[in-house]
Amino acid sequence: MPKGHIIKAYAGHYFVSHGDSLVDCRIRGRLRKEDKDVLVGDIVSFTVTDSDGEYGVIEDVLPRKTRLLRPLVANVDQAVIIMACHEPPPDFELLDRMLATVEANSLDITICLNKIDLVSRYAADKLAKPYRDAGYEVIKVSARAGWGITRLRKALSDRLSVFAGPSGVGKSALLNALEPGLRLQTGEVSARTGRGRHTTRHSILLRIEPSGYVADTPGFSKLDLDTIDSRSLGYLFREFRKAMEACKFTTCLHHKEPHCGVKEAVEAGQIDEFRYNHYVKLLLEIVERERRRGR
Ligand SMILES: Nc1nc2c(ncn2[C@@H]2O[C@H](COP(=O)(O)OP(=O)(O)O)[C@@H](O)[C@H]2O)c(=O)[nH]1
Ligand SMILES: [Mg+2]
Ligand SMILES: [Zn+2]
Repeated sequence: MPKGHIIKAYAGHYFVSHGDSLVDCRIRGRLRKEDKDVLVGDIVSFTVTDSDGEYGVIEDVLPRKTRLLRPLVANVDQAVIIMACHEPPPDFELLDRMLATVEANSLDITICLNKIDLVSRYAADKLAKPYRDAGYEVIKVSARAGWGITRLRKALSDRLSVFAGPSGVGKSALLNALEPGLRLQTGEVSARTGRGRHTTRHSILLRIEPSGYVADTPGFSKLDLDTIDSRSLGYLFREFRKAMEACKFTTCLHHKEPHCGVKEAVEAGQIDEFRYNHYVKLLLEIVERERRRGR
């Protein structure tokens, strides 16, 4: 039985990509009765119901690797977090918050530093350094000048990604640079305009040649730390993991505790001080929430 990815869905139609074609599928009644939700991103097996191979029926949904809430997409492999070097100025506190949230979702992460045409090469490298040192892949790009697009394309291949990042950093411009045929709107226009306020809308997966998919809706817009507890926050800062082994107390939160491996690494210049300060800020938010809930 053929298998494929659902790349868009509406009004009971599920469009399954199969080779170079899209098959317009309905869901087998049995699956509907089991109340199994079927999401964009799901890999399904289907049978073709016409001689041209245009229509089909979804017979089964294969087990999911992940299920993301924003956007509601199954089997996302990677978050590409996009920041601009300039206009808007990079917000590293937000970046560190996003990184922690994505780490908590166990996705692969690529950081994409856009608009490098607006700053010197030295300045762009300086912005990237703490994140490279922490173990992240940072790709420097310019959607406008077309720089770095080949590397970004490579980072997207063979997997399903969501773009994340504040408004104005160039998410739509980068998708257009990757696939000019998409002609996504860039600039002031919000992606929300023209959409009913109360209609739930499925995301669409955009095909990025040669073998990638990106959800058309950016993810992780609302960055609450509700599901992260104070004990696990340190693990969501990649470069802390090794340093934590030297903490004297297994309950160390790397804040006020003595003999803390993380703080020692900060003092020794092995962990970026700004990253650490953002960690403390997030930690205090989480501790406050836990206190309010009486834990
Ligand atoms: N100079 C420069 N401007 C860019 C670049 N990428 C995007 N922009 C501009 O930044 C603005 C916001 O881009 P957009 O793609 O709409 O951002 P989004 O909100 O993240 O989707 C637009 O005016 C783009 O033309 C870039 O690489 N260099
Ligand atoms: Mg946009
Ligand atoms: Zn510690």
